[in-house]
Amino acid sequence: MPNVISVQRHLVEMQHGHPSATGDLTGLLWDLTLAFKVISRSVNRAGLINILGLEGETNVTGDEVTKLDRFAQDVICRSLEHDGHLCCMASEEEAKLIRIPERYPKGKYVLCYDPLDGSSNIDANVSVGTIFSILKRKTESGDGTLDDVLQSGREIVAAGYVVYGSSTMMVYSTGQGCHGFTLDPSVGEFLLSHPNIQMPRKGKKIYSVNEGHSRYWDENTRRYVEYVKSPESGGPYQGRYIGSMIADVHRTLLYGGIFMHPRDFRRDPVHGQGKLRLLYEAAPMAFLVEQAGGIATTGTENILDIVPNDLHQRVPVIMGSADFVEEYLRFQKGDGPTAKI
Ligand code: AHM
Ligand code: MG
Repeated sequence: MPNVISVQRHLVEMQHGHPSATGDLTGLLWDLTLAFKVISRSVNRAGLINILGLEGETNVTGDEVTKLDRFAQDVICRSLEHDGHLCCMASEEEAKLIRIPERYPKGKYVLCYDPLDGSSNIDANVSVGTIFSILKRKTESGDGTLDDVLQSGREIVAAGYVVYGSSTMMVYSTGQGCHGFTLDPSVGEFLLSHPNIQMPRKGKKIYSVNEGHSRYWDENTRRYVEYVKSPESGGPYQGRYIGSMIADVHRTLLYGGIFMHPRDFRRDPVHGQGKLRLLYEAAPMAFLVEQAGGIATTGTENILDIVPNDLHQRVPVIMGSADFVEEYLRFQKGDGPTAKI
């Protein structure tokens, strides 16, 4: 029987890899795992909401039922705001920076998160998840500011996601590889199930993109997708698109392949624009993908190099097995192989 390692023990071991660490980051990650367990419990009960009462309304006992994404937002905020590790937070659910209330101490880290990504899928029982990243503040002390949050993905000190699927899994990295844990609900612990996840350089031939948008992509992206469907690519590749980034990227991390949410010219007729948010979705996932040996790009620059200019900035996302993403980039430069279409 393999060793049973809880996420708590793993976090402490990772901390030992940084002799100057104070334990702050470990404490912050540990508090986050508690929030994830609370959200997981509620997501698992989502199907019962129609029996017990409708979301956003009152249930049969007269209690108010909060929408799940709002609930996840509140759980994370309430679990972290008081622990003294953070100077501020930023969430996909909040238009502005989230300040730490006056009465609590301010810490040296910033938390960026998407509390429940893919929540529009929840009624169909499709996997949804939480994505997060942690940055070190730039200002010295006091309340955190926008300058503390608007940092490139290269400054991330830890990132991860939790997928609330057939089981609940958390994948995280503090820059020492990418590690996966499965929640055992009977003991209430995340247990190490996927140590040191490495994405195959040449993964399974899987492409993952919403082809319904294809007529609004740039020509080179269209050519690439035609190519992966053709025998010239050694394929055709298998198409797999869940429409929940967490689930699509999780599969890509485990099996390899390429996940894309490319520039769309409906969003900006001149330059095109991505859908996914840099701070809450693209950069944390890019950090994990690189830790697992893959590449994450917009098609023109590495996602981790982008310095955000806005809390809710959106970027095109192409990430996955290094060989596949490099091939996509060759198409973007106009020198990819030509498929007979
Ligand atoms: P959300 O933050 O509103 O949930 O949107 C993000 C989701 C991602 O999980 C997923 O990859 C993407 O939107 C799907 O977009 P599309 O409907 O364009 O395929
Ligand atoms: Mg989202």
